[in-house]
Amino acid sequence: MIKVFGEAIPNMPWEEKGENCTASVWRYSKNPVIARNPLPDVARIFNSAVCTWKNGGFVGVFRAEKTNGIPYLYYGFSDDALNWRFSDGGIKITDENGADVTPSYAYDPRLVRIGDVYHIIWCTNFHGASIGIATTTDFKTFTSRGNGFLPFNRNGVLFPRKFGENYYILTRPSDSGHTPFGDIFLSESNDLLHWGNHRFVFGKSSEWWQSLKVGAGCAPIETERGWLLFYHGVTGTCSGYIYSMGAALLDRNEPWKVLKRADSYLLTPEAEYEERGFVPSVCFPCAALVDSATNRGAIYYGAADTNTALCFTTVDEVISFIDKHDMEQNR
Ligand code: BMA
Repeated sequence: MIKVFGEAIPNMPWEEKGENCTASVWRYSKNPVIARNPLPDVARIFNSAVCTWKNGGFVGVFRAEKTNGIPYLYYGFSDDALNWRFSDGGIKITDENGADVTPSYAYDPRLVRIGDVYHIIWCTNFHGASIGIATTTDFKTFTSRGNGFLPFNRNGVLFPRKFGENYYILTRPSDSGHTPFGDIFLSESNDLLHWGNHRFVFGKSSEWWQSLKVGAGCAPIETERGWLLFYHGVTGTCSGYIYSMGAALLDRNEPWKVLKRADSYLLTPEAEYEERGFVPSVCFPCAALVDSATNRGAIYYGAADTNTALCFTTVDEVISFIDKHDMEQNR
């Protein structure tokens, strides 16, 4: 078994692969885990992130698209990471002096725990779409870390540990609309506010499923083979963009270096709840729970900008998929 540097999560959701399944990632049989109209004034919850919580349960930060059509961040707790007790309203974000700095919209959160501090990274309104970062230890107060990035930028994904004194983040610079381009970059900071030393990680590629743009998905998973990154790749078709999930391995110490990257997707919209919805044909991974004792993985992804869904794999199975489908080897 490949060594995973992370926590044991014996109570995370899990389902064995079906006998007839030949894929390396398999869908939860009870998908979607969060379906339409989950709360009275929330039409859809999708593109959301979960983490372990201090009491042995789970905490999540959710993209809640309200009935006014505007996305806000909600949080929630769960004993099984499947059934959620959602917050009563959106997260209020304050600055270090306690002043309200909650943005007018907030979407696509990622949630990363480093020690006892939970970091929420999302797409915020800073005169256009940019990267918001806030920290909390109690899910009662959420402190903004300012605006470390200029607009336009999306898909901020923090690494779940520091490298020496520095935090590393992946982002995807973009434009003011439904960006028809996009590559993944890495930036570093020692205070979560001042980001620099930007490095290119990887971009779109010649395989058609990821030929328009790519963006980091789940917080990278540290393994002895490198950082396992689940990301989204996008293709443009006559009827719009199609979002699939791919995977790559980044160097453990210098994660801007790509060790391997699969030329084929791991998951593409096929199920009804992925193909049909507010935006059809979207699989958008935002979080993964990995049990370091068994290497089981549960990946949370938004489906069709409407549902939250779950799929399963193991670290060993994904890495052997990457080995087999490595872009460099197959050229
Ligand atoms: C992207 C983001 C995601 C969304 C996707 C498909 O640009 O806005 O939130 O899931 O488009 O609509």
